[in-house]
Amino acid sequence: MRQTRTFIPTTREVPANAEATSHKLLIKAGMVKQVSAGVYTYLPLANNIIEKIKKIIREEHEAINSVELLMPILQSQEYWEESGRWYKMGDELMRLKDRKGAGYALSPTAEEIICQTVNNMITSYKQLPMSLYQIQTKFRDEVRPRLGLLRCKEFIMKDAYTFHDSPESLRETYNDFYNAYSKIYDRLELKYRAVQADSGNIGGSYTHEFQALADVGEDTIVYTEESDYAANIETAKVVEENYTMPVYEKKERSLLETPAQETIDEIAAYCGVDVTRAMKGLALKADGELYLVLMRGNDQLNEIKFKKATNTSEVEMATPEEIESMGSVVGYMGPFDIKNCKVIADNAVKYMYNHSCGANKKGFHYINVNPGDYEVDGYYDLRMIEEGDLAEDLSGPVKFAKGIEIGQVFELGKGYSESMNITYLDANGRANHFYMGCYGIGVSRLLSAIIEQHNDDKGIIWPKEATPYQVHLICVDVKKEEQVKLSEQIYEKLKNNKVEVLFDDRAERAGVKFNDADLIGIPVHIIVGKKAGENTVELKYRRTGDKIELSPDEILEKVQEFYK
Ligand code: 9G3
Repeated sequence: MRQTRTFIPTTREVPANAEATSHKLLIKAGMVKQVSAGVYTYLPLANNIIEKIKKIIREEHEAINSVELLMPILQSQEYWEESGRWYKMGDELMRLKDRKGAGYALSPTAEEIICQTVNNMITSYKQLPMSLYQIQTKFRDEVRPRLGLLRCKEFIMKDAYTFHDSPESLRETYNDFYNAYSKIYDRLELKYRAVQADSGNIGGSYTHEFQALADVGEDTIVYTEESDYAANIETAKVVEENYTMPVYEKKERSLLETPAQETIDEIAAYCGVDVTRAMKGLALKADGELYLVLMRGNDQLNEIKFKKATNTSEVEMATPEEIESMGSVVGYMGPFDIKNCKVIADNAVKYMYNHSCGANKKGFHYINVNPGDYEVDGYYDLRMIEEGDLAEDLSGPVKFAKGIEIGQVFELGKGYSESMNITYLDANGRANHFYMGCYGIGVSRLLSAIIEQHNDDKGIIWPKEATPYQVHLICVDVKKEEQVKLSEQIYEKLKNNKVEVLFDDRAERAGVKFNDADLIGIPVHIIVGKKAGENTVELKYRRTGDKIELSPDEILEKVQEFYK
């Protein structure tokens, strides 16, 4: 492709709101144009890269017998009502009406529509397992679109759905997808981790997220150096092996006036204990019921764990009036003489001794409280994990890293097939609901994730299989006849040998051309300059900056060697 004929509007002007490196580079390199908030045009270079990514995805799906189809973006309200998600999803779901007033969603995902698609079409168990995928535009009405392609309202997602007659078949296919995703990300030269995750609102049980490691990432990954354990911070378990009970001398519980102490640190200091021995009590209302949650003063409640422990879904802070109805008062909550609520405690609380806690009375705490002095309805893992905590697999202390979610695999089970009532006939001719799995890759988001990991101060450096072109051929001075002639010859030869070439044939200054080439980030540059008359050109590797002089005859071999 001739640069004079294509459309690569490189620029130095980056909008002030472009925080992420990848966002800045996508704009600078003329790859995307924001058309409205969170909505982008993929300009020719980005479109090329997306096609490369799609090619890898297609090859790896073919290898696991997953078949491509294309479902509509316009999804009838009827099916979203059947699954129960039309009312559940809230404002993130883009909704519209046709002229007759019929409701639609703009596809944020396609569980409902794949079910409608296969309904009465996969009739026999003999057709199972069935694995279908699409690469399609998706819509989610993000409150605050940001970070370029990382969080936008319209994006490209590969979504796959599989159908099974047994949980074993589902698990086998799940593992195929897990491995296929690993291959796809390996081919894209991404540093990533497959982490245990929460199935969120889709009711699945077994799921992993694929997280590309990057500081701009919005997710926190918990991992250890000692094993391949990795989890999302939202679900990372805190094991009881973290705690030990020392030999201690039990002291007599007593009431202590604490009139001016407000923060947990102030209270701990005043009560003469370390903050790990200052109990805090949180009053929550979950699904209409009140809870007192007991924790160590330094720990943070993990809401997802709380919901799991209490089997609830809507959680909010209790109001001062509700706290009063529990026989307590804001800032002084504790386990003694509490009423009208359930009392649950984090596992760490079992190991607190001679500790302080609120006395349910304004201006008072108890000190020297010990296990057995009060009752709780249950102990659970309720707190957020912290760096240095022992990992769930006991292999070592956990570390935190930031990640960009680039994929997720789910075992859905029968949730959707039951709510949408889609069945197949088993060997006995009986109708059964399918076991289902679903699997997603954020295709447009991958562009940003790759750039986050593959850049330097000059610009982007594309991985071999994601580069928009394999060679950037630069004619340094298009006013010099011998340079033009030689460049044209090289261009033709490379093209004839199926090498993808971007040919900078523009009448720009050499500096502009070199800077643009470094910015765009094609891995191999061929520079036709002053030595063209001597039949000598330069080959530059973008990543290392290494340059070699060579004769035009040697180019093809060098390029093929690099890409083999
Ligand atoms: C919605 C809206 C946002 C959503 C969903 C539905 C996330 C929703 C989860 C998934 C699950 C899998 C198939 C590919 C792999 C991931 N955000 N999810 O279901 F209506 Cl507005 O999308 N789907």
